[in-house]
Amino acid sequence: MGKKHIIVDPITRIEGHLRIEAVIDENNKIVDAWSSSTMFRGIETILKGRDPRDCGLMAMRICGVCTGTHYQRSIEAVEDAFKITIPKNARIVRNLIQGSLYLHDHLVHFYHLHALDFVDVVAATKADPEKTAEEAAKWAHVAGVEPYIGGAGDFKMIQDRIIKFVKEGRLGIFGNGYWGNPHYKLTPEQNLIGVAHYLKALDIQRELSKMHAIFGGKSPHPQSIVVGGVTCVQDIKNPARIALFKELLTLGRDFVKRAYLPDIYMAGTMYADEATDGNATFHASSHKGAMGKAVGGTGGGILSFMSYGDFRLDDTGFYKSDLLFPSGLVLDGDISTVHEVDPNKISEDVTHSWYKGTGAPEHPYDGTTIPEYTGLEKKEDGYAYLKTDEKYSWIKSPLYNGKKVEVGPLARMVVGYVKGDKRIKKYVDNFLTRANLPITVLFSTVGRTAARAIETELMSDVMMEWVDELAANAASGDLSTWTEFDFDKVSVDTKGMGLAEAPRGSLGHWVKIKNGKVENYQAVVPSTWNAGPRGPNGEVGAYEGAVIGTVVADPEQPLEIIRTVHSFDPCIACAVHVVDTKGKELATYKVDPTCAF
Ligand code: NFE
Ligand code: MG
Repeated sequence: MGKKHIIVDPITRIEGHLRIEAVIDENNKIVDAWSSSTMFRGIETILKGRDPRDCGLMAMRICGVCTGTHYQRSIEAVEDAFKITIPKNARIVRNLIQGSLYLHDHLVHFYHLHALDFVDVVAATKADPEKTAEEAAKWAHVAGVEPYIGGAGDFKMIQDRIIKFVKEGRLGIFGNGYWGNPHYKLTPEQNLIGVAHYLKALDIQRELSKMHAIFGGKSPHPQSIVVGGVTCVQDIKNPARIALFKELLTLGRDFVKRAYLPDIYMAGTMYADEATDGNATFHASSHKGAMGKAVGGTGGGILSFMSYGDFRLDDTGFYKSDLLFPSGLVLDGDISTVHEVDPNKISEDVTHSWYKGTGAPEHPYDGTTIPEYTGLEKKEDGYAYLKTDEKYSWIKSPLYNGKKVEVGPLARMVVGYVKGDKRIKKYVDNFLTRANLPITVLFSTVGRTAARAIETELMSDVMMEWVDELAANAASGDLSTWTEFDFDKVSVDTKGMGLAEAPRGSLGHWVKIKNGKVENYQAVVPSTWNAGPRGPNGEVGAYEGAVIGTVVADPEQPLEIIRTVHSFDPCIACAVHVVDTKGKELATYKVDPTCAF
């Protein structure tokens, strides 16, 4: 048997349209992989010529998931251009809006988009409910808490529902899974715990979304952030609104600590063999000239991480404050050094993307967005394949100093840890000690998923401090929420950037302003960094690198590819965001469903 080319298109349980092509060898090991966005849409171009104060409201339409993040980054780019510092209340409220988004996003991602890559729903029908309750208690105790669902009767009720679905062949939301695949590693009891928490998380996420709307005005697409501050002064003044926020946060935090974290301990332990199989070292050493020092496992990927940093903890200034998530880069698996982020070293390349480009990677201030679709190639077998030596994605290829880097919760935890951040170190060390796992497990698919959970716990705790800080500040009589500015005076020919973190990783918005209007606008978003295609010299992207080296149990059921790609929490709407100003058709892309297999 020779090599086999497999296509997974569309990847489901993500936002947007993503295709992965992979080549597997005779041992079912993936030896090459390509990540392609098959959708084309957009925002950046319509911002040209607009009033800079309006950018945020339009920029947040880049996505329907991390809406408030684009909104805030866009407004921060304009504030950076106008040199405006926001008041303390505005800083805390923005942190609370973003924090709510992190909690909602991470919880929905783990349970509703990713968990079924680890949890075999149908196998849960074989569980013993009594033993399930014991098992739930066991993992909760590892996390130092009591289980969220503790009674055998509750598990039995949920199991009966699944048995009924399976018997009637009506799996509904659980239909079309790769149930029974040998790379599912949980016991029937553990699978039942996963399904039970999946269902409960549907209720909890609704409450977290309400929390996002308290200071944001609505969710998704909040509307209370403006250039200079926030508008929700009535909510800040009203102790009942602050109390409601705290009540919902308490409810969400309880679920994070008593269900999400225990489930991560359980999955981390059951999949620990993959997390430590040494697969990631291969990728680090495959980087041109660099020998990786971090040893990781399947899905570890390119082992270069970046965080712009985010969540200002004081009022010193936008790029000066102490940050909850520090900024920095950890490169080529060298976990002894953190490099400072220099925004001048960020660029986007289009060698392998369906855009024209100007011949060299472009800095976002001068970035262009000119589509040039060159299509797929139909081969003798009748299927259309990506032209992987040429252009093969609607996502651009972002580079830091010419290198591909991974962004996201794992990057934030690694950068913070290596930088010696006390809070991050405490949460990461606590997790590893309780799980009795080495730090190297983090450099893997399951490690990426664990890093997101660690970050969620940290966020749920720190938000309790922030909400009290806001209440105390308001009680002291400080109700200022906006810094006044004279638009005509500040809106000279200028430029600014909003570089911070979104749930999925480093997010930057760059705006150039001329004669009081937007002259150029570019956003480089987390999923662009992670899902982007190869760089100009063949440097693999984060998804691509993470998928390479993975062994699939059954090429007809590419569970492992999906699991690894899901661990990044793809959002392809965010990653591709261009549109023609007049709504004119820029390119036609026909999806041929026969190519999907
Ligand atoms: Ni569309 Fe997003 C996040 C941003 S993209 S979800 O988080 O920014 O990766
Ligand atoms: Mg962009």
